[in-house]
Amino acid sequence: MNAKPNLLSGMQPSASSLHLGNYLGALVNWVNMQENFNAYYVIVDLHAITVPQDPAELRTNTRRTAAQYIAAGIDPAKSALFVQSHVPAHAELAWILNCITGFGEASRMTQFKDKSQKAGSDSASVGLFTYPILQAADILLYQPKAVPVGEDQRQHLELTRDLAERFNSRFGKTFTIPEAHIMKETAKIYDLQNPTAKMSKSAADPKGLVNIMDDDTTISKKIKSAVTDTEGSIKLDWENKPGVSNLLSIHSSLSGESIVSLEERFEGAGYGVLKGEVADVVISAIGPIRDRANELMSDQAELDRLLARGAEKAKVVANQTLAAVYDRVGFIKPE
Ligand code: ATP
Ligand code: LTN
Repeated sequence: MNAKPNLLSGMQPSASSLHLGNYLGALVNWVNMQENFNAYYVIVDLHAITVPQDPAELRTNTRRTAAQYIAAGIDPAKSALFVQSHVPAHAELAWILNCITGFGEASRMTQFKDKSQKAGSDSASVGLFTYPILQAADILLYQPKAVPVGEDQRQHLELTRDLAERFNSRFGKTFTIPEAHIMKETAKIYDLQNPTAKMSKSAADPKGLVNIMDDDTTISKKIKSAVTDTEGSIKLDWENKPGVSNLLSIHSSLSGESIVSLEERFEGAGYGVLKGEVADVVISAIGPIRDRANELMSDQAELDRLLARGAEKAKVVANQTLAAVYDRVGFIKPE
């Protein structure tokens, strides 16, 4: 009945707010893609606990993440938005995939190397080591054609494809081989205080990132104190004027006005004028999303119902794939 191809992507509930980079670099694409795909969007709480999490914070951040996605346009009637731990098939398939992954193969994942180095090898968990294998399970359960992710996830997607091909050749065709849909660089947003580094929730200075959940005054203050340069001209020049270029790029991504048109309009104007207008543009784009997310957070029962419905939709497909996998590896069915 539904001829649209499947799509899956995931995000960790690891912060209390998404930032402008997550919004422009990922979420906007997810919202657009739900028109042409049967989309599954999963909030990966099992992945979040690969590093220590405070239980109360994890609970709040899981709901806040869901609320922001819905507020930004993920429509629970069109797409399945759900929490990973609500669909046990994720952990179950991950176990099977663990058993066909080589130790050396898993050891080559650069994200693990980076994160375990930061944590120190004694405090890095085995869960962090097998993180990419759980991610492969997230993906393969839904037989997606496309997986929209950032460049940093390319290696995990390659591993996912290798595992799918290995399983298919050992046990018979079970999984669709997914394509990585690497989201384009143009929407890369930089830190306002340190405009050569990408905007990131792990940034040293919170003033450098605009959060979706920030109030208007905070947004305005952060943009008005953005680092620029002393030259005084408003034009796109990433090498010599990263701060000004970042502001132009944020404006253009949100307002739809071309960079050329912005450069013309701001010719001869001071940075204060540019910052004022960028603040207005950001507030009018982000403000309604924040307000809607807060509204959703104030009715937790309704939010939990939406997530439960998402999980029910997800389980239909996930359980079907898992049943085929269990059968192929030789598990007998319970009576
Ligand atoms: P961390 O600070 O922990 O590295 P992050 O803020 O970079 O986290 P992720 O959770 O790694 O965010 O990424 C979620 C999605 O947002 C990914 O698809 C990623 O490519 C995208 N994204 C993150 N930061 C930016 C940015 N500054 N510009 C554009 N896209 C971004
Ligand atoms: N590792 C991803 C989050 C993630 C994911 C997924 C993305 C977990 N499971 C499945 C795509 C598909 C990240 O850190 N952005």
